[in-house]
Amino acid sequence: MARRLAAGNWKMHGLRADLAQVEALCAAPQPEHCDVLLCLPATLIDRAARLAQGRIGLGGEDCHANTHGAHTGEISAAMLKDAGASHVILGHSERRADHGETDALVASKVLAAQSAGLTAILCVGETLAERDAGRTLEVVATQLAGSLAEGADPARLVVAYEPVWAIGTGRVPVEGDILAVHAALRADLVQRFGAAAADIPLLYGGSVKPENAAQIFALQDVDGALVGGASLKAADFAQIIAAL
Ligand code: G2H
Repeated sequence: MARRLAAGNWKMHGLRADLAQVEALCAAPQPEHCDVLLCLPATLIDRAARLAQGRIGLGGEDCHANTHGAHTGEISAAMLKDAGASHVILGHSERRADHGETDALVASKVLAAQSAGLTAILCVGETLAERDAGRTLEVVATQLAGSLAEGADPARLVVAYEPVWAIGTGRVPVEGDILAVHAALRADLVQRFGAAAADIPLLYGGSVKPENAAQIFALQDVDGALVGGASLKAADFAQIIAAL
């Protein structure tokens, strides 16, 4: 059974002063029932890691598919690891939309991250138009398959289901829809990785808040959450962690 995981995603938020939120999260008694992770802008990871001293995990929000080279402005998986990250978010819908990231590129990034010793948090999710067309299961299955190349390591993999239309909107799918997608993802992962798939955490992401977290976490095959806005304040994120 997958270990439960509460992962925050600060996106493009956070200056050094905001590390007070990391300190506050680390100062609280750490839960035994789940792992806690904050995926931060790369500029904050090293400082956050020094503050956290292993009390919570830290992650990046993207990495390059190559190990090094002439890629101005990019950050490699090894750089994230060196700064203190254990995880990296890959294939987030904001990267797919803003930077045209394809499944093939995301698959290369997953391999790069895992080779550097990071756990990849692979994001999949349908747009509103795809959902309205009844294509949700087909879309996430295609993204999952296309984003996991030959050689992808199930031991360094987390999958996050994030419906694009639920991100930052306050809208959340009905419970049956989350259940159906997570069950389908688990089945696809079992087909791909066999018994090892049981240990891959499946996260739900998209407008998770202290008010709805317990309801979402009660669903089968929901092993945790990828939390955006509500992870920016330690007090809010701590409530979500407690509900897990
Ligand atoms: C979805 C989520 C974090 P939010 O992107 O990955 O953001 O919780 O703000 O909807």
